[in-house]
Amino acid sequence: MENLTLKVEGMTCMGCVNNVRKLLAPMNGVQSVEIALEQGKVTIRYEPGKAKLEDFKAAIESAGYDVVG
Ligand SMILES: [Cu+2]
Repeated sequence: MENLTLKVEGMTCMGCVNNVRKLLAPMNGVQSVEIALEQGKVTIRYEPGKAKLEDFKAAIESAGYDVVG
């Protein structure tokens, strides 16, 4: 398992947090998703080889949020 922390812009409330969590949590290889709203940090614990950064970014951006780091 590996941890990846992304900086995401555009999340403004717990509804946004839940949107992002619901997108990422069911993805293949994802074990857990932690989101810190105030810092805009999304930490994903996942199995490398089953999931990758590009997929996480695409999912987050498809919901209208920006991955900035
Ligand atoms: Cu919101």
